[in-house]
Amino acid sequence: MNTEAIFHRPVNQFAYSYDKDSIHLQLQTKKDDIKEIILLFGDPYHFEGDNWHYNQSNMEKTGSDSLYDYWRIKVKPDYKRLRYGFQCRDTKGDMLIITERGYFKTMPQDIGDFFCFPYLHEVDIFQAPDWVKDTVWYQIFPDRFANGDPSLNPQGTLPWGSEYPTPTNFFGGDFQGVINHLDYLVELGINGIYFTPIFNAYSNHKYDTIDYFEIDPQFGDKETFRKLVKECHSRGIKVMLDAVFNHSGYYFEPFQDVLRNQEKSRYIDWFYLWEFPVQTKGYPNYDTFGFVASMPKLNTTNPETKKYLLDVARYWVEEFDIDGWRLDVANEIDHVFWRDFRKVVKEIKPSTFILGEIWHDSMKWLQGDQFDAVMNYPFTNGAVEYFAANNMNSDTFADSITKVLHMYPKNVNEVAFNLLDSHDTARILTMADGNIERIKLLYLFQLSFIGSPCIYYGDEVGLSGGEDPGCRKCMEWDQSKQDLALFDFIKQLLQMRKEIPAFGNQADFKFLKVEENVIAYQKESNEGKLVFILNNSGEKQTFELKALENKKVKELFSGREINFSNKAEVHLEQYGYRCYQIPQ
Ligand code: ARE
Repeated sequence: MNTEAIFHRPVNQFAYSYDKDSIHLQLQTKKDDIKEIILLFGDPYHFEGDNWHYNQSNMEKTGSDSLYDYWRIKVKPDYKRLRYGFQCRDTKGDMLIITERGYFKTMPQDIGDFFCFPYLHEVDIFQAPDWVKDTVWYQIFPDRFANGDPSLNPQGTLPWGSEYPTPTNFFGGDFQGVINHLDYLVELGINGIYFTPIFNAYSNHKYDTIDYFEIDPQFGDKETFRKLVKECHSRGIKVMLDAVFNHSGYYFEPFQDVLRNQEKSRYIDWFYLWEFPVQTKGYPNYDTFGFVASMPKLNTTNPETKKYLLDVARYWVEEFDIDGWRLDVANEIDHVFWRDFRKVVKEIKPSTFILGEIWHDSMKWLQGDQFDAVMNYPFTNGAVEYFAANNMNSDTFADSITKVLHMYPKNVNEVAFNLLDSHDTARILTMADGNIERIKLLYLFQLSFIGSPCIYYGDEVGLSGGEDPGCRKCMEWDQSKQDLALFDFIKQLLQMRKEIPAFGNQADFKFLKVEENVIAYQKESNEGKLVFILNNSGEKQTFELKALENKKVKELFSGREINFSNKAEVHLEQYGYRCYQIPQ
């Protein structure tokens, strides 16, 4: 038995309270080494004479990657307390009991040897707002979505879509433009909008804030924003704003005061200034976002700065009833600030969604005391590389998704923000070299996966564009230039996700079979099971799948009833896909 590969620790995705009654446990072992794991578990105070009373239950292998098998189990302790150990049997028949104090060939006599989940407190459960699980997000870069009020156009605004986007040009997108197209979003099946920054700022992207309490005049005023939120809410659409608290812009008054008064400024503790005079030309002599002199880093540990930013967070929730905050460069701000941020925001409106922009492992921010979710770029990387860019083989793709599903607790995965691209990346159609068939497979995977999917504006009608700023083209509103077939396909998928529980979040995901060009996965909920088969190649493929043998199924896209024989063969055209509904 490869004991050095066996890992469990009673924390994070390995041991957590999933809901008020149940605890989920996870263990990882060397791939193909262990044949069976029985969980030995019981209440730490339940003895019969000198013998600890414990139960046994088989763990399920919920996935494998190139190195590990992953095992999970759900336990409902009668008295919310738990001691447990793992009885592992390997493929050679050897058995070991894995405990916190080492490995035993026979049952340990000291209960203190076992792992401990001391007590399941409801208040400790990771709890994102319930509505997020049913949300399909749409990301809008406000200057590029729709120009509804040309009277607001900033100086030099270009005719809509007349030029390629640059870091400095403007096209006049505004709130009225969004309001005018909300029914388009409802038609698609969207019920959440994530706006990149809308507060008064210098650039066209607004990540260089001038005033956190004012709407940028090119988008409209507070009354128009209030109307926008109201119009969204009346259509069942949630509104999430972008909080840029890691840094301000160059023209942010406190920073201007520093430049005017230098060491005499009353704001010197609002930033991380190294020396005086503060130099903004050339290499900045103060902390910034990514060495960008016009983005001085804010000192969120300074009480006055912290109060100011928490007042911003409170203001837009309290006064405009927004539903969520997306937190820019979230991992470069201290955890103390985020814990207080969550308290402030949730105290005003407990259902507010808190989404961190972190491109990497974010377990430290997902303990339930800071963020509700992060932008799930680990998911994005695998899905886009495999389906769009065709730069990944099926095994590597299955490994990456298996890792994503096992790097966080299940209740975190259910509200993950599963984007395919954004204003910071090239667009998926460009990454797919214009291959719409690949894009359709990518959307089928994203919209049938666990978590909240996000569609970046324009992708749904085939907008292309390279890395920033290329990915920020004006939205295409001329229907003759829109890919309406793609729009309809995504709309169909979103309807299936809404109508069939196994299609969406309330279902477990598992790969069934992974071949060179074809992958099969299943989604299983209490109401039923779906089997998906995707041909990620430009050639016809024949694919056998045991899970379909002797099954009478309905194929969702064709509506056809199929009786599979004891040899279930599926014939797929290039980039073909099937979704079979398996009766309970
Ligand atoms: C633009 C150009 C840059 C250029 C800069 C010069 O894109 O190439 O150097 O201008 O001024 C905003 C604007 C950008 C602008 C940037 C700087 O939208 O257009 O850049 O300001 O002025 C990392 C961070 C992540 C960050 C990305 C960009 O971790 O938080 O870099 N994303 C947020 C926003 C951006 C925004 C900012 C931060 C600044 O979403 O839109 O940029 O407020 C790997 C790394 C990640 C890295 C990622 C992307 O995955 O691991 O950490 O993200 O690549 O680079």
